[in-house]
Amino acid sequence: MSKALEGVRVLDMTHVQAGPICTQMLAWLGADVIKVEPPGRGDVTRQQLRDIPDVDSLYFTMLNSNKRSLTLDIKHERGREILWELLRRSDVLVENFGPGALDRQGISWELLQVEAPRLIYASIKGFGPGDYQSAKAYETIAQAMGGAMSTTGFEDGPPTSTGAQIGDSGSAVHLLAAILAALLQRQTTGRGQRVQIAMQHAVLNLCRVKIRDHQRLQRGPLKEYPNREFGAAVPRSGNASGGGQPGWALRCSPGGPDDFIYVIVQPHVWERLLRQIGREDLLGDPAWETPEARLQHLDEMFAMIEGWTSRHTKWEVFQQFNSIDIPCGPVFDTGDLVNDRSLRESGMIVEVPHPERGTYLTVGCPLRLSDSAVEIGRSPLLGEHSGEVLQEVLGLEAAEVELMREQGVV
Ligand code: CAO
Repeated sequence: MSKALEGVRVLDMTHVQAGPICTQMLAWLGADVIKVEPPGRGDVTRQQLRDIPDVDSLYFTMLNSNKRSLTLDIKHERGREILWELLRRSDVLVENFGPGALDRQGISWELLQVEAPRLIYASIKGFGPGDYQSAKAYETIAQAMGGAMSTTGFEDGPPTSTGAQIGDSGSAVHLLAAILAALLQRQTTGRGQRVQIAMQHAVLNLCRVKIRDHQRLQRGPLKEYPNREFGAAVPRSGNASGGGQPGWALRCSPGGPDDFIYVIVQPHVWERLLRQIGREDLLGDPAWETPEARLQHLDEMFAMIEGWTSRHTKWEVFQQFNSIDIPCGPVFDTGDLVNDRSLRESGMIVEVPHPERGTYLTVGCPLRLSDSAVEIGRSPLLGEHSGEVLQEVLGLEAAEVELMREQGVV
């Protein structure tokens, strides 16, 4: 079967998490992704959080599958010449270095437009143009400055970061969309273009509903929130959905830290919900009958439902509520996730063989294309494809590559 991005060559100058996640998706979609790494050390994540001595970390292997690795010292004159040759022969350059890092090596958008006019130059930075543009950023900084942190957690606790990597992986998904759009536009214009994502912007885009609520708050308290008091900004609202349908995480048996199920009370499931939890006595009671009436005492309503859920496991509640069409979701801990049969069968949790670490678990590709099957491969060893790439893409002789290796360029 062919692949959606077959024939697209990506020069992957990404590191840490935000960039590599994007280029990993490009590789899954069939692009030839060549990861350019500093000789000797590579992407810093190869060595971070190692669980086996001298073996690429899971941090690296889980973000860099299906790529080729080329080591190249871009601070060496010959290394930079090689890089320019590769840029002229590539469709996309992706990078997420600190602001100005590539410009300091003479690789600027102005020059790229002249030297490689069909190239799409894609970057992730912490911030867009303006007051913060020269600052570096990591995941949690983006969460703090994009609105996620101040709105996550409980009212009486501090701002809280979320385990979902919305700053890094969230930016990566935005960048992927922008790169694909630029590739499509190039078909008509014949030109590449500059594609930029700021992590702060990506997080803000994902926090859109909180800006909705900020404006609603100017007209009065947010009734869908569990909070009793409101200030000038949207507060942390615990596990409340805060949306059109109320929801909360409810305790289940046997009471472990993740024995919870998230339950949403849609207006039309109210009657069957009451029957399921044995509270038929409330049927027709005006204090509970309508969504507006229930809004007055959501905490009481969820405590009542919890009275029933806490006598069953989260899996039993899931099964029973689902059988009567009540939207709910058990809280999966990481053990539940890696052992889940349907996630395994659908390829979302996969085992990949690796020459140095043995088999490792990784998360599969959520993008499903009927005409472009994704096979999750392993991550490359540092410089594993240096000779292959330089000979195949630039036509260099093996002896020349060897000389550059001796000089530390490759
Ligand atoms: N050969 C030689 N040097 C190389 C190289 C290569 N193949 N590839 C990169 N380098 C050099 C760069 O030229 C740069 O050197 P200088 O600083 O001397 O110009 C350096 O490696 C990388 O610089 P950096 O600023 O990117 O690295 P850092 O560790 O100080 O900062 C980070 C890391 C993530 C804070 C910063 O890259 C950043 O803000 N990136 C943009 C936002 C982002 O993507 N953050 C996501 C991080 S994941 O949580």
